[in-house]
Amino acid sequence: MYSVRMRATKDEMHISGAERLVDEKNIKIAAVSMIERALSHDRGKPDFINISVEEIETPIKEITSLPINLVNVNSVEEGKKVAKKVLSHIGIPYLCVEKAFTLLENGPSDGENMRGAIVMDMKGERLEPDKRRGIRASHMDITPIASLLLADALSKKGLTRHFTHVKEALVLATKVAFTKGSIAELCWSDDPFYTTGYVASGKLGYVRIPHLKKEGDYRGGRVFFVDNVNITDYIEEIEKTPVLITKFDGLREISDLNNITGE
Ligand code: WAQ
Ligand code: MG
Repeated sequence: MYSVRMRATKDEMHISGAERLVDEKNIKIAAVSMIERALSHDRGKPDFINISVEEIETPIKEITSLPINLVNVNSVEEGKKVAKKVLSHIGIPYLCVEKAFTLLENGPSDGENMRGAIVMDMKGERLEPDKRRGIRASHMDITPIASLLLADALSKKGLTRHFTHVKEALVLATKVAFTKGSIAELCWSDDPFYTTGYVASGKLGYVRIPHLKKEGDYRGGRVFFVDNVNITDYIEEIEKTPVLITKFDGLREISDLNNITGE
C-alpha cells in the first residue's frame, strides 16, 4: 500500500490538504483527484502544491469506524452545551473542558489556528511539543465499500453535501479514538462557513453537532484528551501508524441526548 498526500498553500498559508492509502494501481487516480481538489478550494488558488507518494511497509491496522450519532441543536449556545455535556459524561474533568473551549474559541496558537491538534491530559496540561503545529493525525483512510455505506447513510438524512467533511472527520476521529491513551476528541472546523463540529470517543462514538461556532468565524481546531500516555509514543502512533477503516458502524439520530448518556 501507498500513502498519497497533498498539501496546497498560497504565500505559505495553508489552502487545503488530503491523504489516502491506496494500492499501487490507484496512486495515479488519487494524485490527479488531489490536484483537482487543490485547484478548486474556497480559500483560493494555491501557488504551491505538494504531492507525496510513500510506500507503507508497516502492517496496516484495519478497524471499524465509530458509529455516528446525529444531535439536533438550533444555536451555538445549545451546541456548546451539548458538547460539554457529552465530554463530561465521557469523564473529562470540568476544568479541561472549559480550557479546551477557551483555547479553540480564541485561537490556540497566539490567536491563530494550529495546523494540528492540542493534546491535553486530565489535569488540563498541553502535552504537544510544538504549540503552533500541534500533532497531525496521518496515514489513514476508509475503503471504497465502507465509504459508500457512509454516503448512503448520509443521503438518507439529506446530508450528502457534507459527505467529504464527514468522511474525513470520521476517519480521523476513528483513528484517534482507537489510539491507546485517547479518551475523547473535540473538534470544529476552521472553515468560516462550516459550523459543524463533533465530540468523538470510543465510549459514545462520533457525536455530530451542527452548531459549534458562528458563521463567518475562521477559528477552529482539535483537542485530543488523553490519559496515561507516553507523549512520544502517542505522537508516533497518531502521525505514523497506518490505519484503514474497513467497516462503517452506522448512523442514527439522537432525539434526546439522555439516550446516549444514559441519564
Ligand atoms: N490532525 C490533527 N489536527 C488536525 C488535522 C490533522 N490531520 N487536520 C486539521 N487539524 C486541526 C487543525 O487545527 C484545523 O484548524 C482544525 O483541526 C480543523 O480542521 O460535518 O473540517 O479540516 O461531521 O477545518 C468536522 C465536522 C469538520 C464534520 C472538521 O476540520 C461533519 C474540519 P478542518
Ligand atoms: Mg479546514
